[in-house]
Amino acid sequence: MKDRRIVILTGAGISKESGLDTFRDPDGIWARVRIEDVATPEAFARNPDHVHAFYNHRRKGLLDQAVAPNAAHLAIARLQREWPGEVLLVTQNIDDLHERAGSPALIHMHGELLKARCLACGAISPWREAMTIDSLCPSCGVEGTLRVNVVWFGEMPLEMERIYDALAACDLFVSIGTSGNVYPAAGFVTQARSNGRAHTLELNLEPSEGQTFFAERRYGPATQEVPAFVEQVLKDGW
Ligand code: BV8
Repeated sequence: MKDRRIVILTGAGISKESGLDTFRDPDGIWARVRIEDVATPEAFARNPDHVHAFYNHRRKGLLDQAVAPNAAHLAIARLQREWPGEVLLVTQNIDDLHERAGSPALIHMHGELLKARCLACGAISPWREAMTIDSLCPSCGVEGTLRVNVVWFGEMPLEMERIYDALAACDLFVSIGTSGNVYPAAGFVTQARSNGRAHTLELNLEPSEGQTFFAERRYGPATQEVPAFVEQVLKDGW
């Protein structure tokens, strides 16, 4: 049992009960703004002020003291601490709620809202205030070269090789709080299945686009389903 490996993928649904919006729910982010206007390199080149304003608004929301990790984030951190085998946590989310819940390690495949990337020197720096076209890079000091350190549509997600290696070797793949709309993350379940032994589980509020690819599916709020799943795995495995 101890050498069995788990890969967990999370999406915006796991942060919903912490007060952060999802993307494709009826009240989600893409119901208010268009991807093409705020989440592509072309949008940033065309109107950097508008893109900065979009992420400044979300950064301010994330830093609101009312926003905190929920029972689902805490349960995943517990599994990472208590499971004897390897657990790789991959999140599509750009918030820091997994870290604040105590997760010891994770991959932010779509980047991080609380980090800035300098287009002049390449430095990635912590960034918690509003970012503008006049902001200075904390590393090289140049003005006007910062972007939020997130992966936009059309850009390569981060650490893909490490993720694919983990999917090829895992015994359990769990997808939590994602609609299965965005690739390559939406393809991870089929990557896991193709290793010939992984059990695949979807924990979501409702069936995702990729629901039929999962061997097992449980539906309900993450703060109920994830702690129950972690309790069960630590007690009886899967
Ligand atoms: C790339 C950061 C390749 C920014 C984001 C096939 C293969 C490869 C690419 C593509 C392909 N087909 C199309 C593409 C292109 C594109 C894509 O997938 N487009 C989609 C729209 C069709 N993919 C890309 O561009 C990716 N890049 O493939 O590069 C490449 C190759 C060579 C060279 C260069 C490049 C990059 C994608 C990353 C884009 N950035 N985020 C930001 O956050 O602003 S993606 C965006 O959607 C989000 O950030 C999030 O990460 C992602 C997925 O959203 P979800 O997390 O699933 O959220 P959603 O609202 O959709 O769903 C929430 C779910 O939670 C729902 O199911 C809901 O029911 C559930 N829920 C709600 N409440 C609860 C709950 N569940 C439990 N409990 C609750 N309480």
